[in-house]
Amino acid sequence: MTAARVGIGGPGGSAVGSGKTALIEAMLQELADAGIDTAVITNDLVTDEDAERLRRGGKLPPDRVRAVQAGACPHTVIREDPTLNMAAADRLEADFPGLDLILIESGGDNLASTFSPDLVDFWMFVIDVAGGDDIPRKKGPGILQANLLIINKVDLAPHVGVDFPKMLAEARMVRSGAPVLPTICRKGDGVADVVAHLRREVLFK
Ligand SMILES: Nc1nc2c(ncn2[C@@H]2O[C@H](COP(=O)(O)OP(=O)(O)O)[C@@H](O)[C@H]2O)c(=O)[nH]1
Ligand SMILES: [Mg+2]
Repeated sequence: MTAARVGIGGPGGSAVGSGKTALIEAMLQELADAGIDTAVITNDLVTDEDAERLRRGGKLPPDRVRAVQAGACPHTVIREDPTLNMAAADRLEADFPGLDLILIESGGDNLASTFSPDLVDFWMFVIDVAGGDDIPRKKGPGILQANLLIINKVDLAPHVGVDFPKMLAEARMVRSGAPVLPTICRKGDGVADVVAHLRREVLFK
């Protein structure tokens, strides 16, 4: 048995992120409650900031959170040359026999970052409402190709003048019906649906 490898990409890096780490934080409790044995790999540019934050959160033993330093090209380590991440995932599987799931957060810096199929079995792309409701119309590869698109920070819609139902409908349209789920990761809203989706489509448990 090998663990399912699930990528989580989306805007972040130097700008305010769309909520990838917040999604992982919110998912960890749901996954633990469901008895799904989980570990996480983060890809920060030059620090271990996301890994440190997840360790401090205390939802996983610290050694189940590993950091890969992505350097100047965060997309390279998840797409063109994902060997560092593959090695980190292999090590986690060796260290924790029976592991069900490895979540891999990209240090994504733009809308174009995608995951190599050599690295992951499934990947999600996280955008947020504050990024503007024209994002689905921009049709970046992340938005179009991800197995699951997540639109986070739905709570901000009234504050940034976004018509959220319209944004959601457009996202579903540009993805030709491929799944799109809304979340408010900071409060945990919608996260149970994300976990249910992963259990059904990826974990089969
Ligand atoms: N209002 C709001 N803020 C959020 C939500 N999720 C995350 N954030 C905030 O957005 C910022 C970036 O989140 P983070 O998880 O670090 O993004 P990442 O760079 O994609 O990993 C942080 O200040 C979070 O507190 C949400 O659902 N609503
Ligand atoms: Mg992050």
